[in-house]
Amino acid sequence: MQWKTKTLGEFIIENQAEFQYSTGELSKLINAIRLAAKVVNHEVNKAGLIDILGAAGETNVQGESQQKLDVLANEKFIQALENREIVCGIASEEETDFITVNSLDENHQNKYVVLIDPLDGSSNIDVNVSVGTIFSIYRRLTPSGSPVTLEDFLQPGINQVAAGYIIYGTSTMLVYTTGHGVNGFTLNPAIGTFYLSHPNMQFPDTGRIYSVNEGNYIHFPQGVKDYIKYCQMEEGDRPYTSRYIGSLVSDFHRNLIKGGIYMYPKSSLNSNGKLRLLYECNPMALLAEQAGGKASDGHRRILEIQPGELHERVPFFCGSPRMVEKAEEFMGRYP
Ligand code: AHM
Ligand code: MG
Repeated sequence: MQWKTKTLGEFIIENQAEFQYSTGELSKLINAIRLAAKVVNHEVNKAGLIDILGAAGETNVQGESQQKLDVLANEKFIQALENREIVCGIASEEETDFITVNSLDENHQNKYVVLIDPLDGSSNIDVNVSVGTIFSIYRRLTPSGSPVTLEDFLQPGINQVAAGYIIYGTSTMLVYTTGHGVNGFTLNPAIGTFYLSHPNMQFPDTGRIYSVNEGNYIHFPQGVKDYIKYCQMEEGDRPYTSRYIGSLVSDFHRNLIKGGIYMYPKSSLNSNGKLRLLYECNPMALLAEQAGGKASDGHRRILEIQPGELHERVPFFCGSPRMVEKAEEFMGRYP
């Protein structure tokens, strides 16, 4: 067996200079996320043994019932990001408004805003199926030292300086990009260290997996219905195989490795689909593009959409480039 020897800590230091604003702050920020990931991983692994499964009794701004682990992961990530003199604001799926991080230093120069989905795939928590954390990082637009504003969060995805996810699966992985490709690190739980296990991850150009909640089929737009039928048709390398976990991070991760397309279209029930632009679609879209894949709302590149609000939703088609293009072609037939 060949051991993976490069740790995430070493990788961060080695690649710090690649980052255009290289002052070490972004590295500190990734380190803070690494720490929170380990804490949440520890909690997720205990689920079932201690009283952290089930509903917390509250609903979030999206009207969804919060799970105890959602709330706990939210707390842990916010704690890890605050008080490090780097982050000036945090937005989370679990918080109605963004959080202003007050610095102890009144002349603080904290430049970054972080948007997170602390525990994505909540419906899978209670049943021991993989869940994940998604994060997205921007430089603030308003001057350092002034209070952070909504404008700092409502930036198009193209402005992201880093993005990534943690997958709490059969093993725990942290996958991230700072705009120079995508690298994946696997946690050795015995010693609590992430090792570079998946360097320079690339979406296969095409694949044979389509991932969509087909229970919603009758509510999908005609272009999506036609594309699903195309996936199922016996011709060339088709029919494709259908794989849907219902955890965006896990479905994306599998498709990144094997080749495939993930879809959460709009429907007659949800006019903009379900997924949130700022802390679900944008970070996944940056990762996808950095890995040679594509991400679209069916007609437009996700990363170019100008957000209008913090918890905005958007239809999402993401994965192997040829497959996303094909899906767009079908949707283009019904403008
Ligand atoms: P969540 O943030 O409340 O967990 O919702 C997002 C999740 C995604 O991870 C997943 O792909 C999707 O919702 C599944 O939704 P559905 O059950 O409607 O198929
Ligand atoms: Mg989510």
